[in-house]
Amino acid sequence: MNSKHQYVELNDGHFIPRLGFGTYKPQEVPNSKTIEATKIAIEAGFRHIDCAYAYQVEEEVGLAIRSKIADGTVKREDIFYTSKLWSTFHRPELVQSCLEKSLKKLNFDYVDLYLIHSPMELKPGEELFPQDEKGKIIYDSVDLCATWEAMEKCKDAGLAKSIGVSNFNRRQLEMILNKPGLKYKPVCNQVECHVYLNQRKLLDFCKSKDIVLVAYGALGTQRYKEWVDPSSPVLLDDPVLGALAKKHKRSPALIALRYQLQRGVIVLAKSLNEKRIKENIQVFDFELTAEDMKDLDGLNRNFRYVTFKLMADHPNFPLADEY
Ligand code: NAP
Ligand code: WDW
Repeated sequence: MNSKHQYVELNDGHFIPRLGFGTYKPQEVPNSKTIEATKIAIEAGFRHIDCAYAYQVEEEVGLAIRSKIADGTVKREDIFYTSKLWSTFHRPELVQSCLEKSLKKLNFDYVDLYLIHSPMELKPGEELFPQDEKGKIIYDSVDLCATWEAMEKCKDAGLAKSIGVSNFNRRQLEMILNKPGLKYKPVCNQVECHVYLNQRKLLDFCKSKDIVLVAYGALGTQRYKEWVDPSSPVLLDDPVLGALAKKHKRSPALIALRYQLQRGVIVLAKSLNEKRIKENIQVFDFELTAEDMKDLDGLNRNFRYVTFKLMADHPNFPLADEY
């Protein structure tokens, strides 16, 4: 095994690579880009790939992974693949069907990690975002603990090696952890996390429960027009990241990724660009000092790029609590 592939043990005994490749992209970018980029990522040394039913690129990601298996670069067991239960499938009787749809698109017989994508369940049906005549997103009402029990069944059926959550706040995590008869704890909580929103409190809570925090938007997000305010600050233009990049002869992106690894966070990095994909794997080749880490901690301003403001009135809106 190569030194690039650093792993963390999850609370169920499986191992997750500390750096993951992000695969979300806006609709207007052609899906063929995802096939090419995912192959390049595996060639460059990425072994953890983060995707989701809702990203609508699981066919392409599956094709890329299977092609890298076919040419002998990796074996299936060398790849850590994450998918996510979409919000319109929270009813317990629908949970396994969403995972089976993903597996069929991927042509896999299991995923390594299956996450509840968000605590905000939506009305079941064909649409990813069901809307009423006024364009308002239609919610559903499902007990998160009932959804969790259906996730546990997916693990027992061998369709997911590990199960976890995403976009949950502390109270929502505690609801699962305190569920009577809990069979499996979530192994992770995947949330927005970067130097402007370092999630110190949520991270400490997760660490105390042996749950790993997985960071998305660690490079400042793709600033997707549907989700992110265009006037928000550009993370990679931050002068402190710039100064540390100069000091270590690396890029601001690598400083932002390395920061997460050194504080025990699993970090995702999305890129569709060959040069930047290959650059991001260099995160294992250098080290920040304690003082560098302190300077980076000082950048926190509790600034969120993805605010889910269209769903702020959802009963399970996670961002109403402090953390
Ligand atoms: P990100 O990882 O924060 O990356 C943002 C942008 O940084 C990319 O568009 C990329 O553009 C650029 N970039 C990458 N490497 C770079 C480098 N070395 N130098 C300069 N720029 C660089 O983006 P994200 O997609 O928002 O988040 C990562 C992943 O997290 C997603 O793809 C998805 O898998 C996951 N995610 C999950 C949720 C959830 O609700 N659970 C929400 C958001 C995201 P180029 O492609 O042009 O390089
Ligand atoms: C909850 C959580 C929708 C969409 C979404 C709801 C969600 C995502 C940026 C990257 C998601 C924002 C990809 C959209 C209701 N998460 N993406 O993963």
